[in-house]
Amino acid sequence: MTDLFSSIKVGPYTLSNRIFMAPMTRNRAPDTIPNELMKTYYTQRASSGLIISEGAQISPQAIGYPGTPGIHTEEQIAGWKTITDAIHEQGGHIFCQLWHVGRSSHPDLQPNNELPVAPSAIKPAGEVITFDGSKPFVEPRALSIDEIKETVTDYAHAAECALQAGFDGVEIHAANGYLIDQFLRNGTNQRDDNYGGSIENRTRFLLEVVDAVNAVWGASRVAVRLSPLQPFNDMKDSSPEPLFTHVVKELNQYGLAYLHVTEMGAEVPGVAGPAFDLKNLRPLFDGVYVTNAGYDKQRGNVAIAKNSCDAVAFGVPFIANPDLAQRLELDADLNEADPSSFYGGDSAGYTDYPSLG
Ligand code: 8OZ
Repeated sequence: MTDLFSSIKVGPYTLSNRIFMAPMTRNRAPDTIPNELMKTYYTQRASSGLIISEGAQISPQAIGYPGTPGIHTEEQIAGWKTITDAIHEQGGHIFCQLWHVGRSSHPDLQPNNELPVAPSAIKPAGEVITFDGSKPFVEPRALSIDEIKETVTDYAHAAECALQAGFDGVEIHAANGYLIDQFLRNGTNQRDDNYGGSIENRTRFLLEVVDAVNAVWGASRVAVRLSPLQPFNDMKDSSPEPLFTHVVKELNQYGLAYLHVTEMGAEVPGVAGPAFDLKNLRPLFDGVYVTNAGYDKQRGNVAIAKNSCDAVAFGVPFIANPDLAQRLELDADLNEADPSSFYGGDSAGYTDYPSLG
């Protein structure tokens, strides 16, 4: 019987279980350079089948929060290398999540205090966290076609940096209202050129990024994360089911390492657009399909048994339980996560959650 504790082949790797660590922003890199504290945090979690790193910005422009690490400079590569080496010494595997926040930023965070960029100049509702606390979002600047091409090149550069940093692969962050998702969904993309309008056009930027990253890594070590019903970052689409049906069918043609679809937002039907059953996407993808959000051992095992997914990415449970895979296997009690230390701070609520004896 296949369950969360069964090994799984992902690209060229055989992973020891199907309990993946979801990508989680933790804001512990004040200078954008991965450090000793982050190394401890990730190494403590090396027994997960696969660690997906927190989003790492692909360029100075790609940043949207204080304290998030980058994957575009020599110093950042060196910092990540100490982490990937430590994970590999423990027999673990780690993918780097490639991240550009697009409009979900603020001039305070941007090089030369420039405006954040987006497919269209549409201001998100809500506030953004800057170095001086929360401020209202601003209206972003729409990217020109030349700048879109340059951004694809930035993804390729970051993919090259991730390779040098010793990661096992990369996950392209196309979810949660960041730049690629802003191109996909028509609440944020009102372009009238080849990158907007039809579903095919809105998918173009994602596929160009996938092509550029595949050219560095080979498709079998490249993954994509989607969030079709996620309203976070003021996201919506008038017709998400046909959009994401097309996206998944296109992605299916590459032979990617895996497709990661988070169900975040599905619990508030209709907010990000007409609700649909995300399980409809699963049969459209022939490769490894990873699901996420709100799963526990029982739901994860049922989902794998029913072939609704091949693996589950656990988020919050991994914050509080570095040895989550062992705890789930033993039916041990789980530590409770403290949300007040999720974002920023020091080792408290980051590396001090205990493992079993
Ligand atoms: C929460 C806070 C900051 C960033 C995402 C990268 O949702 C994030 C994120 C989540 O993908």
